[in-house]
Amino acid sequence: MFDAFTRVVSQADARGAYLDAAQIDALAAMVSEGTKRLDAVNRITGSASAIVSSAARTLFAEQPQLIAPGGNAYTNRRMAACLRDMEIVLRYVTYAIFAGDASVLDDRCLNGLRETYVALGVPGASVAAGVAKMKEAALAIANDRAGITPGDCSALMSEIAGYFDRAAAAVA
Ligand code: PEB
Repeated sequence: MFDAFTRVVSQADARGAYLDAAQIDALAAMVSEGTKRLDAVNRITGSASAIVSSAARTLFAEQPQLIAPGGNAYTNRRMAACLRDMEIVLRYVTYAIFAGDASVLDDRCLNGLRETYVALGVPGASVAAGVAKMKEAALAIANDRAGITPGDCSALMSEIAGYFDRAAAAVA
């Protein structure tokens, strides 16, 4: 499991090289912009249950076969498992945002997840659709201009979008 700093150290060590100026500049920029990152993590974490429930509601409205008898979210047990899975993915995405690196998401959540869903008979494309809806909800909350010092968060928002896209692609 890497964060943005240990990733750069590991890459430099693999080459037997000192950190170069570009790497140091990139990490210095990450530090100086760090409050944006922490605010985004804080906002998404604080609204996690709203993000999961709104994404699930939209998913089931668009794919009602999931909650019809025989569907993969039919019965309270499967519905609970589905909401829990969405919450797990969202939690690992918040870790990746915090760390500035996807490896925690990859190693501890996405690795083998597609195979797990195949084995369970859970439709991966539907999970991916649910993750995409969490992305929209999370970005709307993280990028809300109300009550903050206005600034350019576009790079951070596309980084955040990338973690959700990565999770969706891993199961689609
Ligand atoms: C992954 N999900 C399920 C299981 C596992 C995971 C291991 C089987 C064990 C169980 O039921 O608890 N667990 C989960 C995860 C990690 C982990 C992400 C990461 C670390 O440890 N059903 C739907 C939707 C979708 C869904 C498309 C979006 O209709 C999910 C939610 N996951 C779903 C369902 C089950 C499940 C299990 C329905 C139960 C399947 C079943 O038992 O029939």
